[in-house]
Amino acid sequence: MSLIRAYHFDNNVWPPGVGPVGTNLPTISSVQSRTGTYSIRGTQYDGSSYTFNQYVSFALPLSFSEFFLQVCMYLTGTPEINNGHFLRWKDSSGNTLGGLHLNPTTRLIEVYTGNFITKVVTGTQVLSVSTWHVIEVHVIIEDSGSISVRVGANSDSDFSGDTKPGTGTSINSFDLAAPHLSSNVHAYFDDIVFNDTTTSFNNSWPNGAKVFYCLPTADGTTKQWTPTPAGLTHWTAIDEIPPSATDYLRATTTNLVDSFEITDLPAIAGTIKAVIPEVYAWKGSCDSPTRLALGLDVGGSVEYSSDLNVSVVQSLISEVFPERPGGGNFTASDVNSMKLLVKSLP
Ligand SMILES: [Ca+2]
Ligand SMILES: [Ca+2]
Repeated sequence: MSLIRAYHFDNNVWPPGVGPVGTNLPTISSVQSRTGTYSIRGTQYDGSSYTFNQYVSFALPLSFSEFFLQVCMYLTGTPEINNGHFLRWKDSSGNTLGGLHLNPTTRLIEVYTGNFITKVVTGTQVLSVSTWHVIEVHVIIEDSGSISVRVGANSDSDFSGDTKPGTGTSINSFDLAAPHLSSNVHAYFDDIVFNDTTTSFNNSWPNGAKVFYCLPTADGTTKQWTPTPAGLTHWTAIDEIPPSATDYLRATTTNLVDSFEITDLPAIAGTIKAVIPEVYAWKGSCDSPTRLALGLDVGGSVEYSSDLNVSVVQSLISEVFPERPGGGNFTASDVNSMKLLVKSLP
């Protein structure tokens, strides 16, 4: 896989495994965004006793002993209170193995191991307010491990040593919170990317990657699914923000394909790290068809995902394509000419 997760928040719902925890909950907000329309708006205030009292939890599909995590953060004001924990990574027992803290006086990132027990290194770059900062961390969890932090793709700190404070040797979740802010000050988070090191694709720093959300804009040439309400133009059944099952497309048998044109990328789009088709889907019964495949058609070259299970509950289904159909890196023009395919499977 390598690219494990890329979060955009631009369909204005919490993705699977992601959600707010605590009182005065963080929300998905359109007040600020680094990419697209939406980001997470974190509020954490009420004094020095509040540390990770309200946060967003991200569950990962597997456990990882080495990872690269990009978090883009925007502060609306100067931090006030000495409780600046904003990122922590946790093992499967919920123990915090390490985290990042924003010092309220210096506004430098301090790196901790354990549940903010041991400060192991302090960064060098001052985080200004009212701007998006790309914060990346590379963690190897071992007795002789390492934690490296970059800000704006520049090295901020490097620690080598014990990054395994207890028995946990891997993480399967991380949390984000607004660092030590007053009630009038917020932090926003967007373009969150988690890479591991298992393949040759996307196995290193996300490097400021932006996560663009491209909606369907027109029907393609193949329209074998059935819209509800009857007669509806197919793409208009699946283009809502947030997703709505008021209108939908239904496959009545297997191997039915619908194809869709999608939004073009912004002109600034550079290297394309991956394309991640995603749909919200459910099955009405356990009778066939009960699975689907998501496909990409680039100039007639077609590739489908693995066969993906569909739940009886409406759920997000997606798969990462690190390369264009037929192989090689995607270009922006590939994406702009691409059609998204959805195929029903037994
Ligand atoms: Ca966004
Ligand atoms: Ca719909």
